[in-house]
Amino acid sequence: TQGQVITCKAAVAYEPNKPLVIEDVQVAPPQAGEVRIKILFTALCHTDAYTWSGKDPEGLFPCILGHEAAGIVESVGEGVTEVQPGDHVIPCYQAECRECKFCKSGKTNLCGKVRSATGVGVMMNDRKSRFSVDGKPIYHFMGTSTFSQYTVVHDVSVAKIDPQAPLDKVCLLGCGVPTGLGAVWNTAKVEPGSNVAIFGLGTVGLAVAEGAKTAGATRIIGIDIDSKKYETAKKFGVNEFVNPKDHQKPIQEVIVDLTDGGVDYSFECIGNVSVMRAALECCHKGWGTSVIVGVAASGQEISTRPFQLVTGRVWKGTAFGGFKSRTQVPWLVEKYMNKEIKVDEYITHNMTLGEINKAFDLLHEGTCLRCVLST
Ligand code: NAD
Ligand code: AHE
Ligand code: ZN
Repeated sequence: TQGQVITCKAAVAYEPNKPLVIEDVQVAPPQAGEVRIKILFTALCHTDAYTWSGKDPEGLFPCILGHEAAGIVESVGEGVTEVQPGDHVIPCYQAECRECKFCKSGKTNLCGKVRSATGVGVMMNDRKSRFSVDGKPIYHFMGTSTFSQYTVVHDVSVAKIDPQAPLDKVCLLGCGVPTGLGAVWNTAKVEPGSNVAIFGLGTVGLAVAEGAKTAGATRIIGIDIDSKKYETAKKFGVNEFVNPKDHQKPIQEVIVDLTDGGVDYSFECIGNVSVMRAALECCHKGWGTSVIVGVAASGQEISTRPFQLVTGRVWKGTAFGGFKSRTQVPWLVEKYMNKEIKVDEYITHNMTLGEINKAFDLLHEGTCLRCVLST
């Protein structure tokens, strides 16, 4: 198949919110600096649902969504040296070129090399898509487009992993789990003995809990409007639970009262701007730090009294938990293989690519954390 167009199945999003269509898609061979991957497993993340909803200002249609996956390199374009056909890989929506201003800064995991192309659904080389249906181009998504049996990505967006790692599990290390762990370890840098509040106990919030537990946090307070979330959350390290619906007072006041003036760290893992405000305002005066992890829709803005920051609270955000993707995803895979981090526990459902619309329905039900699709 090397050098040839591959025809395979992919789930195409033609329009916002309209069911995805399983199509025969043509996938062009990788050009210079590109890698074609046979995707074996892909999970669904709420960010896919967000873009599909039409609320993402970067959302383009028709496109192939998906960004939490694992597969095997099928072929590589000219000049690609770090991976070869047969390598087991995880596509990374956050690239790492190790050469750009961002990568060299040492201050961020964001990479500037291909971002201008991945934001508009094309590849860097020729600003075109490698996907088409009957000659009509289909946009890429987040530089990954994993809801397809084959995809083409930039070489700076591929993490080569241990070939022994089970791809049906480690696909989760492409997004949600690292995001939560890294928000704690890299962005907040939670110290032992800290009090932590986590707003939203989906996969990302639970991974924050796991990260906080391993960082030695003492009180790990989970906040969710769905009380059923507490049972599962306990297994990930949450040791107190608050449902905002059980209280008359604003949730930030409830947390401040519970914690003698506020928490050391809070994390917003929902994507709701009024909860982001509450998460900041439940932080302790003088030092409390709040990390925004949730993605809010186009047009949404955050607000608070500047006095909150004047008096020492810190507002931050994180993308992919601050992890350097190509360098650290293989390290996270090793941590999983050594049983130092959970992954299996986040997988509540398994289905096939053909059942993707059903899988998206599930995502909106409280019982689903991650649903892994075999392609
Ligand atoms: P999820 O939908 O599984 O979890 C959200 C949880 O929040 C649910 O348990 C829900 O009951 C709860 N919730 C909803 N409204 C609430 C409210 N007002 N108060 C308290 N709890 C509330 O989502 P997820 O997959 O865990 O993702 C969470 C967010 O993180 C999404 O916005 C996603 O797009 C974003 N995300 C960001 C990054 C990043 O790099 N920054 C990476 C992955 C995901
Ligand atoms: N296009 C969206 C941005 C969405 C967003 O913030 N994405 C996160 C990853 S979410 C993964 O589930 C991210 O990494 N952002 C940094 C980046 O470079 O995109 C919008 O709302 O505009
Ligand atoms: Zn995601």
